[in-house]
This record gives sequence, C-alpha cells and structure tokens, in this order.
Amino acid sequence: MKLLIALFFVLGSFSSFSKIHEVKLLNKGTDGQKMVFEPMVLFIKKGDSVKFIPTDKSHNVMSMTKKGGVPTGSKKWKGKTSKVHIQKFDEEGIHGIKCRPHLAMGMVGAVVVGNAKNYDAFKKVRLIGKAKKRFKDILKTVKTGKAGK
Ligand SMILES: [Cu+2]
Repeated sequence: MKLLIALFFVLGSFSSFSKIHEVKLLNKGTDGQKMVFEPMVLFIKKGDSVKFIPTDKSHNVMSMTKKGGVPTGSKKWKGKTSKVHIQKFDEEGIHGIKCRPHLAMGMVGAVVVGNAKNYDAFKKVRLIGKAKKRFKDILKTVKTGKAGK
C-alpha cells in the first residue's frame, strides 16, 4: 500500500512537470511562406517554456509591443538575433510574438498559454502590410484552437 501511494506520488509529480516546446525561426516555412515562426501559433500550458530556434540566421523573437499584444501584467521580453531563446510563460492568455528584422515581411506569431482570455484585446492589435494579413490567420487559428502552420 505504501509503495502504491509512493508510486502515485511519483507519477503525479511527473505529470505536473512543465514542458519545453519548440518554435523554429525560418526564412521559408514548410508551406512555402517566407519569414515565419513555425508553428505560427503554439498552444501550451501555463508554466511551460518555449525554445525559439533560429534554424535560419538573422531572426530574433520578442514579445509584441503593440497595445493588447500580450496579456495584461506580462512582462516584455526579447531574444538576441540568431541566438536560441528560451522563454517561460507564466501568464495565461495570448502572447503575440514578432521578429524585429522581418516584421515588415510579416514575421509574427503567437503563443497561447492556457485559455485565450485576452482574445478581444488581442484582436485589436493594429499591424500593417504582410504582418496584418498574417495576423488574421493567427486570430483564426487561435479561435479554432487548432495548431497553426
Ligand atoms: Cu525574422
């Protein structure tokens, strides 16, 4: 019996371990689109981390600085160009991300932590050009709850 309790305890603590997910920073995605985060939208649990990998060089990843781009209360963060960046996400909601050098080429994405509770504020983020177009795809993906490209 004691062994059984111990076993449950071990299994329980294993399942509560936070995961590390991966997002690639690419010049060309598997669907042929240029300058992308892959996946474009990532769904994770609160407390999980994301490893952003610049498979192609000269990309960076940082939180969206536009109003509504991240959940209220979450801090801004920024990865270095061409460097792997690991970011832990403790605030629930949609976290918009962008690549500074390629924002004009539409390099935006999102990490959805648990519930997309800030959807209404997030959808008001104003972007231009290609980023605006891709942002619509992001919103669609967040709404359907399916992993994006
Ligand atoms: Cu980039």
